[in-house]
Amino acid sequence: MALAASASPPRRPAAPLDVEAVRRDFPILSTRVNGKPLVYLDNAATGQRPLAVIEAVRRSMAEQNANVHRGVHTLSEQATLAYDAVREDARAFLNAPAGHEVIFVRGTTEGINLVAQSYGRTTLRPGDEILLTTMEHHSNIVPWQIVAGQTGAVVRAIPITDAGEVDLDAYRSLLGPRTKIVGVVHISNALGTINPVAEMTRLAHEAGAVVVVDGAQAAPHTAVDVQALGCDFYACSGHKMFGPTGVGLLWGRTELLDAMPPWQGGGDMIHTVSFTGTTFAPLPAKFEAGTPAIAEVIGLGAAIRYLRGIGFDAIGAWEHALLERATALVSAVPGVRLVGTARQKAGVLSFTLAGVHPHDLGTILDADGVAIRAGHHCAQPVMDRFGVHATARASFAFYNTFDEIDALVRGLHRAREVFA
Ligand code: C6P
Repeated sequence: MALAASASPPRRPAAPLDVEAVRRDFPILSTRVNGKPLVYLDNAATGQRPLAVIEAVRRSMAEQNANVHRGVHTLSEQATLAYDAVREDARAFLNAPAGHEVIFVRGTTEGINLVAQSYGRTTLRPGDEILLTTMEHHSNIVPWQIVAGQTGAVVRAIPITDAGEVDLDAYRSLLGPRTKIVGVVHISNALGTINPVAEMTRLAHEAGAVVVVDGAQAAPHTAVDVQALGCDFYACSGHKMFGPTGVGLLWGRTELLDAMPPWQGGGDMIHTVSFTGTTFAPLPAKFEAGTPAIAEVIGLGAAIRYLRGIGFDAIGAWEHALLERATALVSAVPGVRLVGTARQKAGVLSFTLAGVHPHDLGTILDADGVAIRAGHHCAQPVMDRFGVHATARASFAFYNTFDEIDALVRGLHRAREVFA
């Protein structure tokens, strides 16, 4: 997914996905906002839902609603079957060795907090180091700061270059016998950088550290293979994968998960309970206390099957074409500064426009029906690194079109005129 500098806007790839057909799967994409056709370029914040997901959630609620793992009645058995089947979809999606290694969580944030509080809190000692890249989302920083406060461990930042790539030499020199955990975002939500996770994991393992990968932005856009990455934990969010909110996946190695204590107690995660002591259920139930997000998990299963149906080769090729065109056209607008120009990038374009605050830009674009995000993107250390308070961010999905990028660019020119 390397970016090539090009003078004229790149053309469609030779074997594109049938974008118009795909768009018909997403009812919201044919709606209007402020009287204009919606141009949804805020996919890094959340993806839109295809009919397959909407229907799976509807069916779960309208036809199969019952609690899971508890009832002997027919509805409960149906709900349990539908819910449990998603575990295998998720296992295959991540290419995890075993289904019991996939824990259903609320999202990336909860997945990382689980690892910090269960693995980190019980293994970290005073003076141990947690290395995090400077481009981490707050959800892969703050849980570690909290556990560092609880254990006496120290959080250290791995520098990034002016292009927004991990400084691998600096990373190598930070790694050492004190390093116990390395946290790395697979694809940065603020910069679009695709990180060399496999290489970083290899180096971390040589130092004896475990690697926690934030896959929130990677899972919707690229085939994830936790075995090829070699990492120890991988977290992602259903809503960014075109599934429902309130559900996500945490994958971890069996030997680590088995040794970790539960982080929440309650129903469904126990083997036996008495006032003299409790024994816990095996994986994955040990980490899934209480009634889960049943319809949401079922909806996530539909999202995974939908993505598999399109295929990440087609998704990657199309999103790369979108990124190339957007990069060429947006960077040609006078006053634009791109923030994040890594050689390996996904479909995220962060930028500033001279004389126009990103929030004002977002408002002007919104009047044209164009949805982007403006702000620090929950990645304030990235903003500090690049000396900005905020950026405007357009983020693409496989259902976006070249015309939508042209609408974004027209909006940038209009904003320049308004603020001239
Ligand atoms: N980024 C964005 O607009 P949750 O909220 O748990 O689903 O995902 C958190 C998260 C973690 N890591 C990365 C790299 C992310 O991008 C996000 C969510 C959204 O960029 C909302 S801040």
